[in-house]
Amino acid sequence: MISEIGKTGKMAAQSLKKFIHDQGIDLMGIADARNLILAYPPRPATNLMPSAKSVIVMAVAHSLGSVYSPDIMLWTRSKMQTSRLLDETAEKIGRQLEREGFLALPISADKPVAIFKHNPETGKKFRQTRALGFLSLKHAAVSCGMGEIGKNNLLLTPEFGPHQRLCAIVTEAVLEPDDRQELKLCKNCRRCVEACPSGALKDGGYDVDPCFVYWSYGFKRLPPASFREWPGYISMLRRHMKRRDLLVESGQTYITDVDNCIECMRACPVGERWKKIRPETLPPQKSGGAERRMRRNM
Ligand code: B12
Repeated sequence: MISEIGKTGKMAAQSLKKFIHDQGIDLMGIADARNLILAYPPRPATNLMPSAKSVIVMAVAHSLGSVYSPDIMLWTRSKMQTSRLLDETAEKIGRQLEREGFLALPISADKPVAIFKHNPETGKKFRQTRALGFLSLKHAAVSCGMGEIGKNNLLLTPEFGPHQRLCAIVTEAVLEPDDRQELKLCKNCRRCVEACPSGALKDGGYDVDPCFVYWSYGFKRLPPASFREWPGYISMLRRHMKRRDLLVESGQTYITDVDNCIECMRACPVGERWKKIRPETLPPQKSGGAERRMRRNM
């Protein structure tokens, strides 16, 4: 299967790519583990494996039908299947690499993530808990020329725009890395900024806290930072509680990992492969907790 790995990095990379495509993976690339683009806070692959030489990045396209479906729960279920295919393939590749004598560490398309209640630099409590992947998959994908990060803060590829899920394998096998690319796919159309219900996406960049709160609970307000903000926050909670059942919702979330928002992804027009099948209009999508009709004041 990957038995070329004992030979030159180039031959090994070619046979590995063929194997990965045969598993149903849409895109893949290889980055030099010691030369990854790092995000903030930095998460070098060599912290996960000091002997790491390569990072193999894989992407599976989402079903566009689920992206445009009337209820985000349908997308969530489909997303889980893309994660499953990615994770299963990463396990297969990892095991094969280890059989051939190279340490390999699959980085899942899904959780777990490291959870930060306090800023590790200052020790101060964050207003909103933050989550961080063990490796930034978007930055690993940019490092091997698969795409670029758009205004929506997502990886855009020429083929699928933002509509793909990512996963990686860190390994000590030496594989020929792919070149980085200047793609200029994002044309700054601002559709993502206009579509973002939480105000996390702005012209100046991306604010993780409102995105996290909306994505997880469907709330448009952050936890109060001062006494003055409590009354508004409590009345927002009461409005949610009137029509939602958080216990039933969390039960469902454990089973299907329900998301509350993909608006920045849905609004993005990038992606050559979708041109023929992309619907012309963007019908509203009901999110897990917050019904569209009532969202404005949520
Ligand atoms: C944690 C996480 C989230 C969190 C936090 C997002 C974030 N940007 O940090 C939340 C829940 C909000 C989230 C939301 C979404 N996510 Co998400 N997420 C992840 C995950 C697991 C890790 C992200 C990460 O570590 N990024 C690295 C950081 C450094 O990159 P960054 O985004 O540029 O930087 C932010 C942080 O550094 C943070 N920050 C700033 N200071 C500090 C300090 C500390 C201490 C911490 C912890 C963080 C922090 O703010 C920065 C922006 O200002 C990845 C999978 C992975 N392992 O990479 C998926 C991933 C990025 N998510 C993905 C998706 C699709 C989404 C959503 C569309 C939701 C959804 N329904 O799926 C939205 C999109 C939000 C957006 N426009 O960016 C996909 C993106 C695919 C693509 N095409 O690019 C990924 C790659 C998952 C995957 N397997 O494919 N996500």
